[in-house]
Amino acid sequence: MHEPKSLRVGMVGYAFMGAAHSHAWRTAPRFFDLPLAPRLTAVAGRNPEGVRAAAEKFGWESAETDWRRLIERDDIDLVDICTPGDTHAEIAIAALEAGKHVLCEKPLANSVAEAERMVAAAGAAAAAGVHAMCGFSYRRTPALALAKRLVDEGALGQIRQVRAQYLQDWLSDENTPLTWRLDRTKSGSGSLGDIGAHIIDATQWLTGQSITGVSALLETFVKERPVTGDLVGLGGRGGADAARGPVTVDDAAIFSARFDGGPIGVFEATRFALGRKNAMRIELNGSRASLSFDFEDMNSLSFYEAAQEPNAGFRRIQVTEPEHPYTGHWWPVGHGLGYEHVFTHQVVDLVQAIAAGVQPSPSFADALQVQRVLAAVEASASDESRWHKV
Ligand code: SOE
Repeated sequence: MHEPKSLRVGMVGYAFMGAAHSHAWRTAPRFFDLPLAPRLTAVAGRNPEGVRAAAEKFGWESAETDWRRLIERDDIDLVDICTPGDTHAEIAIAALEAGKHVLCEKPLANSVAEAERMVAAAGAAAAAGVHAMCGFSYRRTPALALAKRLVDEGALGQIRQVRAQYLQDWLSDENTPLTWRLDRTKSGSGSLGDIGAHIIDATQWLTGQSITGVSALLETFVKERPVTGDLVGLGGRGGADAARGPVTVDDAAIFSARFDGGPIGVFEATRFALGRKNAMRIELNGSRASLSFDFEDMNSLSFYEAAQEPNAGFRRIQVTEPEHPYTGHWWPVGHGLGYEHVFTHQVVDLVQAIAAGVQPSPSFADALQVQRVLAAVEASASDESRWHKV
């Protein structure tokens, strides 16, 4: 049997995203016929014991304690950046300039200026057949890919309103300790960039339109948290009497938006919505139909057509049919997929684009547009003049 050429991957970082990406690189060629064969060649991380344990656990052939080794090694074709946002620009630009493809986690960077430099490096590299993608993984949820198909087919008619929320609750406890996601110098922003970026990208992608303006409010409910040794993980529990340090990011972001093709939108991102665990929700209201999605019920899409009989209500489409996006490669109808599948689909689409020599989507330019929206939200929220007191 023809053995496709290897695509030798070097991953930087091995926490939550490193685990999800490792699973995706290993699983993609087992369920999809790929034109290139991903190889888990090296994982890089600063802690020697930690990165060696991660290589063992996630199946990487070698471990490096300095990401620059991945840039220097001639047995690495692609650098996969799974680190906090403050390192994305330096690593991505170095990798692209060394002729290595790049997959960079979201948000692309911690500022528009950094993102612009990354787009410039990606543009120069593309001319040499080297490609870059930003990991807005939710585009690869089958139900959202089906929603995109419906929008593109005109099934919704003219889209008038966009409603998007991303609700989590893992910071609701004021004694959940500080992590890098609460440190602006590492994460760039709080709920806004961490999870708000996902719904900004997804709604621009679904509608095919860009946000041109916003009016926003940011809030930090808990201004100090316990400092613990674990400044990387998603949380854990610090004691009420532990030393406390400042939270330097938003806990919740809400904003209204206008899209360039006419729709208006309402957005909400928070990690304090007690009881909501990973509720990434999108609703589009068009002239002919509406659709509604909630990642906490990720295998279904709700759809309402004006033309249907009056009391039919929203239909709940189980997105597990063979003809639905991605699902035919997995299980029989009704068996459903999980969070990790969107990362496998992301790898599939990236590998196929690289093999075909075309720009993977979302590009760094798409991710720069998201970065511009994040910056506009922060600018609006800090502009007292736009707030009318009651
Ligand atoms: C935040 O809690 C987070 O881990 C995001 O950083 C991820 O991008 C999202 O997929 C899950 O939630």
